[in-house]
This record gives sequence, structure tokens and C-alpha cells, in this order.
Amino acid sequence: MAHSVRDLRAALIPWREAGDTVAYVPTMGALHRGHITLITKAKKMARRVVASVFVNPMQFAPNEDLARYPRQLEKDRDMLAEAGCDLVYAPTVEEMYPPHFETTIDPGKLATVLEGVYRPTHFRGVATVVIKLLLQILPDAALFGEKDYQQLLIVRQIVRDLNIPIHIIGVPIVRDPDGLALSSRNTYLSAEDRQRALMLPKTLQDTRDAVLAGRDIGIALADGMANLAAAGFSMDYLELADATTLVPIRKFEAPARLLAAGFIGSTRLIDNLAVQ
Ligand code: PAJ
Repeated sequence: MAHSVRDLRAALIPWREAGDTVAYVPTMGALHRGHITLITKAKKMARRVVASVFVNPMQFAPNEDLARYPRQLEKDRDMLAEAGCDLVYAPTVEEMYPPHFETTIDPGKLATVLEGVYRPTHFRGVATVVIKLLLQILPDAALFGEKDYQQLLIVRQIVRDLNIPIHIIGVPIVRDPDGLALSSRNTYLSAEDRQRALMLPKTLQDTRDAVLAGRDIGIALADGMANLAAAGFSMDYLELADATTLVPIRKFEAPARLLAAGFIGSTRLIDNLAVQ
């Protein structure tokens, strides 16, 4: 396990000298089967796999769950080793943000819609840490889950805009058998709240089916919002958007994406689904 840029680069040098390809999976730890799926996919793509575990303070707003975000580095390390990860990079906050740190990445338009409306500083924090991590590791490819669909699009945008020579690979959402998308934040849910949370994936499916059946999009979304509210959700949004620009659409055209975010109690959940 490396905790500094220096140790990280020392571990990478012999692999690069041997001509090994490197795939990279950034995480905030508290790993579950969704993260492990990214590792397994990375392992199939490259000779070496690096994962990072870093709970990035810059992407949490002051009122968010930074302090209570689950931390279990030992367990994460064991899970990563088991999945075939060759190196875990777990930098300290001081290593990533030393005194006098100033530079941040502004991802532009994509960061201002959907999540960006409710978490206006979030993607600046994500973008800054992801670009730092990519440049520290310089992998051939980096893998991101579609669970954070807007994040994936933003990373693609920045890598393209800044000519960063790394392939960005999107991986489909991994769900529990009952449909709930796996998330480190699911551990906050009581058994009862977890049951109510199932309305989120169900509503996405129902709304997708309604849209594909030709129902008016505004009405389908309003019905979905009503069902989620009835199940106990306090919703931030349920939106149908163009799958690449995230501009809301009211006349169906594929490829589109349904995206939703809302609270069950104090736990904020996000999910999304392709509509095509
Ligand atoms: P984290 O929430 O730990 O997620 C790490 C990666 O795992 C992300 O690419 C995320 O989309 C993916 N992931 C999480 N749950 C998933 C699921 N159920 N199915 C498929 N993929 C899933 O996303 C972050 O961390 C951070 O913002 C980070 C990119 C590490 C920057 O700090």
C-alpha cells in the first residue's frame, strides 16, 4: 500500500519498465460489489491494476456527510487484494492538499445541471481530485461506474478538453437482486428505509417503460415524483436528459438517460437508467 506520491511512483516504475499496462480504479473506500466489479473489469483490461482509496474532502459541502462517511481501510485492502488489485494507493489529506494548495478544475456546463444544482461545489472537488489522481498514476485506462453517471460524463469531458492520454471506461451499475444500486451510503439505511428505497429503481423502470410506451414525458416524470414522495422520498430531481449533454428532454429521442436523486431520511441516494 502506498500513502504518498513518492511511494506510489516508486511502485509504478518497475511495471512501466517491464512494459506492463496499468488500469486504475478511483474509490472513496467502504468497498462493495460495485467497486469490485470495476477491479475485475480492470484486471481483464491490463496487466496491472491500481486502486485508490481516498475520501476527498473537497467534494463534500460543509453540510454533507464527510465526517460520518464510512472508513474501513484494512477491510478494503483485503477485498482489493482478493479481487486481484496489485497496488492500493491511500494518500493522506495532507499529501493531496498540502498547505497553500490553490488550483482547482472547473468542469464547465455539465457540472451545473442535475447534481450540480443541489451540490454546486461537488464536481469541482471531484474533478480536481480525479485529475490529480490520474496525473499521479498516469494509467493507460481508468474505470468509472455509471452509478455516478454525471461524474463519468464530466471526467470524459475534462480528459478530452485537457488532452490527458488516458482511456476512460464506463461500467454498468451493479445492483442488489432486489434492484437497489449498491452504494457505500446504503449502510446508513435502516432495514425499513432500505425497503422504501426500492421505490427509486422501481420508479426509474416504470418511468422508462412509460416514456418508451409513448406517454407524455412531463406527466410520466410527475407520476414518478408522486410515487417516490408517497414512498417517503424527499426528492431533489427525477429528470429525463440527453445521455451525452444531460440537457433535459421532453420529446423522446434515444439515447436518453433517466436520472434521480433524493433523500430517505438523512441519506441521499442517486440512481439512473438508460432509456433506449
Ligand atoms: P465512490 O463513490 O467510492 O465510487 C468509486 C467508483 O465506483 C465510481 O466510479 C462509482 O461510479 C463506482 N460505483 C459505485 N457504486 C457502483 C455500483 N453500484 N455499480 C457500478 N459502479 C459503482 O465516485 C467516487 O467514489 C468519487 O467521486 C471518486 C471518483 C473516487 C473521486 O473522489
